[in-house]
Amino acid sequence: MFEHIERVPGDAILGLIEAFKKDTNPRKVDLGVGVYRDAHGNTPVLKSVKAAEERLLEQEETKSYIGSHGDPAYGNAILSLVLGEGSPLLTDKRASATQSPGGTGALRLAADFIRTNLPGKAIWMSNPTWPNHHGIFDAAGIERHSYPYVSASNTLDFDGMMDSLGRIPEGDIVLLHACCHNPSGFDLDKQQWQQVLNVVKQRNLMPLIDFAYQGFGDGLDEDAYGVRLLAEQLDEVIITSSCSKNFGLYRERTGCLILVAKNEEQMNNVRSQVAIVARENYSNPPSHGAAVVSTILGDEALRGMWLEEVDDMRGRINQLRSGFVDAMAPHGLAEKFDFIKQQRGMFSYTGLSRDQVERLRNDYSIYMVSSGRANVAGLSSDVLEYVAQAIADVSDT
Ligand code: PLP
Ligand code: TYF
Repeated sequence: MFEHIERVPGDAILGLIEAFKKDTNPRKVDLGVGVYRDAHGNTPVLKSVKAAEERLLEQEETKSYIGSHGDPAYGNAILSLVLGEGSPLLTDKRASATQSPGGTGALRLAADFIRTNLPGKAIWMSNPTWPNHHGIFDAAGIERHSYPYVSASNTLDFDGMMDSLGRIPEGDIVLLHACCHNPSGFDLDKQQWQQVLNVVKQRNLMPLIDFAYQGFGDGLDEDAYGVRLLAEQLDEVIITSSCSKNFGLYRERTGCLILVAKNEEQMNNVRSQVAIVARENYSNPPSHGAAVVSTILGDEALRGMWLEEVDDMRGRINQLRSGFVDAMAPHGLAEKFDFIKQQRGMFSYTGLSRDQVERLRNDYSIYMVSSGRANVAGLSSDVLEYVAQAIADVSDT
């Protein structure tokens, strides 16, 4: 019965990991997959995570099922982290949290929830967006459209975005990146978030905000600006949060689906529907990563340690952004690449073409996604000059 099944290409981003591993050039540089790297190119377990794991090893008493919504201590900790300590939404009991297998799991829960409970609604996502957004919503059977986000000259196309959002059918879902837009690195400022809020209200749209990089842009609270604005000013919002990056818990699959409803009763109604969706997908979420997160956030010392580690990761990324532009200066290209300093998070749309990306890979063993997306965290002071020289070589000017 398997004879007719064709082989399909694997994930283009994850495929870069294999290609990079195989490359024997000692000067190779990995700017591909979006994992944070330290100055030595490693993605170590955070110290706060190690400390929490030691505690858990001592204190954990059961491996019994955790329940479809996961651990309430984790849910509450994430609600405060995302919506803000003392948020009116928490006092009013309008927000529900469901522990999920990563941000991806939260997105799939959201997609299935939309499919069953908001039938016929289509989803609108930025062009470009994280390719898995396409797959997840297609798999759930939701009609998918896009709105412009990046212009041909590699800038944020806010006018194009607003024009498109203004024409979305009433009641449809609009997917927004909370911060550190993947793949472009172009984020909305406060005024732009306000305009998005206005159009969402006007068109009665349902925002689904993907929050995968909290803390990697300007700070934990700063990065939540748009999320909190929309959640506080609207009756209903869907948020997917991930602890993969800011806690370095990638493989532990730790995320959360947050639903904000008009009042406590409606929140409990939608919450009961999310439990069904979770049960039908995987029954109960994995526990370990979430236990680590709630241990850290619930302990003053561990929380302090973690806050410093998040600051360090963000600081290093932003330093590398400036360092990269400085390294382009001797090639007369600092001005051309100055936008890299304005972009936020791990990723930058460099503006390099598919051809240029290919030459960087073939001739210099510098790996990035064919769209020209570079993971800035893959740079280090040791390789800046090499990368700058290579980019100058493949650039037309
Ligand atoms: N959303 C975006 C935009 C991402 O880049 C990622 C990245 O990995 C995710 C969601 C999901 O992350 P994870 O499932 O690893 O928590
Ligand atoms: O965009 C990235 O690089 C990260 C990691 O199927 C990732 O979000 C990439 C592809 C994928 C899962 C995670």
